[in-house]
Amino acid sequence: MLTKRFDPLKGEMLQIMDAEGRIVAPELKPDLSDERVLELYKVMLLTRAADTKALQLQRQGRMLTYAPNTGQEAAQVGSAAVLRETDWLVPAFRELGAWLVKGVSLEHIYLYWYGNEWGSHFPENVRMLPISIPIASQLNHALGLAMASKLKGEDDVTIGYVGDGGTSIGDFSEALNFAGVFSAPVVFFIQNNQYAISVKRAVQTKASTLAQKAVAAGIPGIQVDGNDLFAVYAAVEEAVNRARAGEGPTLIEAYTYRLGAHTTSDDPTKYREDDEVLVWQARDPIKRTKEYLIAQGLWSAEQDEAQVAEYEAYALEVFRKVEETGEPQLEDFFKYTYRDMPEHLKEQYQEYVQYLEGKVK
Ligand SMILES: Cc1ncc(C[n+]2csc(CCOP(=O)(O)OP(=O)(O)O)c2C)c(N)n1
Repeated sequence: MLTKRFDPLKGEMLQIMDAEGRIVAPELKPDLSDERVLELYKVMLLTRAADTKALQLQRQGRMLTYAPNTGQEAAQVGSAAVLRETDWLVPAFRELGAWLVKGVSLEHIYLYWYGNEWGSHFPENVRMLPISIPIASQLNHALGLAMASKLKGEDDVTIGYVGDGGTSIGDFSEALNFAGVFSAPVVFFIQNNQYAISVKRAVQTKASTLAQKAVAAGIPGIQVDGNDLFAVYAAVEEAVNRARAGEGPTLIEAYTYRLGAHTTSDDPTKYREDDEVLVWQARDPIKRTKEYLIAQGLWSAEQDEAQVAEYEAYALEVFRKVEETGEPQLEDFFKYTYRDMPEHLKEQYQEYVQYLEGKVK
């Protein structure tokens, strides 16, 4: 069992593929066909292309605030790849690769970041909750879904995502504790990208790993190299199997790095050194998966270049369609949540309209 072999209290981290794409622990490599690995790699490429395009569009004033994913693609794609269609994915807001794997269209994702509420309206068969901006609140929603599956006697599993900063919030501890007590079929997945806006991981908590927070809740916890597609997949696969077998929750810390800004509204050069970024660029999950695939004879640099160009063009094409939907309507923000807008929201809406018209301050 991986959670027994890699003890976060001893600083042990699961890695299967190193930064050069070499397999360093072949006995732990998950049983994935070459086609599947290539398919997952392509989702990682699409994630990056969609990210790159979104940033450009935001800088052109065509997209609202955007939270980039660059550097975190293996953690996102590798984790969601384990889920089956009936499992639930409960996001925070920085898991673009995971959403794509779960079957959310890029059009929905861009619609959301364009400010259109319909971007959160997924097809019935796509079991993902809307993006959650209140940090860590979503973990209790994930727990609720997991408990519902359990009470209904179904063996679906829920994965809930959170960032390193989110682990300092009460909801995180509450969700872990409750999940442990009731043996909920849930996987808590931390993307430790080393920063919560400008707050470094080292000052976020005195604990030396985030995975060790599982110990106090009495549940299994493991730290994995979050830029290693195979390590992420293997750890999540074990956790999902455990949950599906009725053996309860797991906490996974994916050790990764946000190569870009927190959102398009901040400037990371104000709080971190370029040297640090360079170190992590060398550990880029896309670079290492590509090197692995090329070494296996499954991919080439030329194919890679062509695929990136195709995805960037595709992302732009999708965005153009989104732009055609026009400016999001203010009323939508108020009317989207309830079938019939309740009185208090009607009042707030009227007040806001008057504010925009300059009638109230
Ligand atoms: C409850 C709450 N407090 C504060 C914020 C403002 N806020 C937005 S993102 C963020 C940092 C989150 O950091 P982390 O959990 O590490 O995730 P990351 O953004 O790095 O993916 C904060 C404090 C918020 N959205 N919700």
